[in-house]
Amino acid sequence: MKLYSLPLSPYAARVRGAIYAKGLPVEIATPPDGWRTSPEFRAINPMLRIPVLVLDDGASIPESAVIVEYLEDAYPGPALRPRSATALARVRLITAVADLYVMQAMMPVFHMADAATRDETAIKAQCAKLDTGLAQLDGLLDAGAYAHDGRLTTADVWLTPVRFSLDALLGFANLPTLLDRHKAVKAYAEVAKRDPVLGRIWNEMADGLKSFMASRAENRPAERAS
Ligand SMILES: N[C@@H](CCC(=O)N[C@@H](CS)C(=O)NCC(=O)O)C(=O)O
Repeated sequence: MKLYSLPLSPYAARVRGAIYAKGLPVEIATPPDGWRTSPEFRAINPMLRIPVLVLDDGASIPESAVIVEYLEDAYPGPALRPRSATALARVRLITAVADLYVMQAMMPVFHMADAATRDETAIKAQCAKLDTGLAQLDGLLDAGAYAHDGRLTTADVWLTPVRFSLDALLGFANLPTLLDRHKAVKAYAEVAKRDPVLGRIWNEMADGLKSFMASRAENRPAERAS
């Protein structure tokens, strides 16, 4: 199997987390140059997004959540999903809240903060939405613990890239107090860094962020000089 992946992509990091946790022999590949417009890549992933998993028979599976569920179904050990329906619903709820109300509220703030002229009113309104999502996620987590039952689950391989991206946003958009009232979300960074699998994807994202910031500075010399 081959995973088209980018180090800083939270969606790709989620899939790498499941692959590392299961110890699967998957080639982690950078997408080919021009992938956003290439017919060959469109044939692999019509959504033109990263990640996408290519199976040994040539079939491909896009969408990080779908890939993680596929890996869990196809390679059940070690299990990243609890067995009981109630526990599984909880793991899926945490995963969904982190996606729908945190990640999806956070992404526009990155773009707004990166605009040539910052619209502070729009940023404040988007941060208020993000703050609501963070409060909802915070209510589902125990400070200093994995998402569920003291062990790694599919929720954690998603929470880790989400939490890393929040750290990146604090610096990138200059929002140092964003997590102050969300104690469990804030403390999750330590859970992620302590776990070997989660720590690995955290460090890969950190390396990806360093490269992204370096190439951004090269492409924006005026900003670098200021
Ligand atoms: N819902 C998708 C989102 C994937 C996604 O948006 N990936 C980004 C990279 S982080 C992407 O490929 N964006 C298109 C682009 O950069 O042109 C998933 O969970 O896999």
